[in-house]
Amino acid sequence: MTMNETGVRDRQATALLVGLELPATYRDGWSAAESLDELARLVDTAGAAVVGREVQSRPSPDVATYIGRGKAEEIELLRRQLEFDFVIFDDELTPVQQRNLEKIIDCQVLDRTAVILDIFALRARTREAKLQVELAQLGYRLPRLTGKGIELSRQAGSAGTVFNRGPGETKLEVDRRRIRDRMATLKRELEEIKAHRDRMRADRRASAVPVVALTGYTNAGKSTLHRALAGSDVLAEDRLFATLDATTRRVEPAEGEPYLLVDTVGFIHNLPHQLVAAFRSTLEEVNQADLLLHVVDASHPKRAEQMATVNRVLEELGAGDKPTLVVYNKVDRVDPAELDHLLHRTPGAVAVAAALGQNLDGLQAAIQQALRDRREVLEALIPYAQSSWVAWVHERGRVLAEEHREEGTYVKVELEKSLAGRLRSALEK
Ligand SMILES: Nc1nc2c(ncn2[C@@H]2O[C@H](COP(=O)(O)OP(=O)(O)OP(=O)(O)O)[C@@H](O)[C@H]2O)c(=O)[nH]1
Ligand SMILES: [Mg+2]
Repeated sequence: MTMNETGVRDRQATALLVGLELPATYRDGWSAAESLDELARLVDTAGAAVVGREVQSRPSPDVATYIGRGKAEEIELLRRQLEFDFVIFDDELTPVQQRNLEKIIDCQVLDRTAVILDIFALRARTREAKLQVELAQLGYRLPRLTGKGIELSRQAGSAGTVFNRGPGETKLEVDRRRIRDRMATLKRELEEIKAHRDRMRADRRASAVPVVALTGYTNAGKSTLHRALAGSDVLAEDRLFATLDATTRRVEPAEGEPYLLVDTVGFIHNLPHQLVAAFRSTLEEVNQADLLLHVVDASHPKRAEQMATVNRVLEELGAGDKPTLVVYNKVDRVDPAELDHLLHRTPGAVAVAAALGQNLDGLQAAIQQALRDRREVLEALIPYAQSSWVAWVHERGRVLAEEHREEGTYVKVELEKSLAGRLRSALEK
């Protein structure tokens, strides 16, 4: 993270993590401690050392200070002993909460969203990812500009600046206007990139090669599986958000039809909405796919909650009812009896160990089956007056039989179900 910008600090930045233990209804299945475990990994990924954790129980978050004034004062006392650089809250703080907390606790107060944005900024490689992250960062910062100020000179395009607040007063109004202008520019540039992507996607569609997208919680093993199936060299790492860009490779399985396999960005619970919005066009890859592989780290204690999170984000993206194959990964770390139980509960799921190349054949077979299931065999008589559909059928489907009859061309064709529907209604007219 930018905390360790060379020359600025000679030691690793340190952070205290703070979470709230709320009644179950607030907490989509995660306890405060479990969620803090995840935050600790995020903070570690961002490059800071965690020096402690504090959990406060409350019936609901405090509007003014999130954890309550008393607890905030306790943390300030703790800071005087431990001298950490940051206090990081395991939730998105409102701008007011953040300001109030910084008045009580004499160090930088950050939240989970800021950490995730920071990691995204560090990880972004392509131009599109960089623009998307910057847009999300500015959207996060805009309502949080205070008299304390953020150094704008470091902002434009520089990586990982959420943690990096400059000293001194800045002219707030000027800053706000500059941020808004910059956001407008970013949106325009992203629109251009999106138009280009859409054109590429349209070409891909026309080629009729099905698209299979890897989706799932961060660190589930999507990239490892991409490497194993497609022989790609995408980065796979024991880190959160190793992947930010969609990478597509063609897979030619030993049996069955070739397909395009897309590796995508992972999800996490409480994924900042600015990021979902900013990454919409990258996430569109998932929306445009013919089949989703929902990769699950079967060895993770919170796998059920992780699956629920992924399903929620997919719904938000409008991909909730896509044909989906659940892939339980890392089964080398799962007790066989437990795995049996898991597979029993999720009919159609496939168990693999991507890193060990275990059961990839089984997965390939399941992918082929799922791809076939999207298709149907249709018999149609295409009148000569509508003969352009004969060429269409050859282009989009697999023609199994064809015969020129008196009334028109008879075809027996295997087609994607939606395309079969289009042909049927065209011929009915
Ligand atoms: N034990 C075990 N580890 C695995 C397996 N598959 C992947 N891993 C490890 O899990 C970690 C995460 O793998 P990635 O492939 O980077 O995960 P990802 O889903 O692409 O993660 P993000 O890109 O961060 O969303 C890496 O350290 C992998 O080596 C597996 O089958 N067994
Ligand atoms: Mg990845």
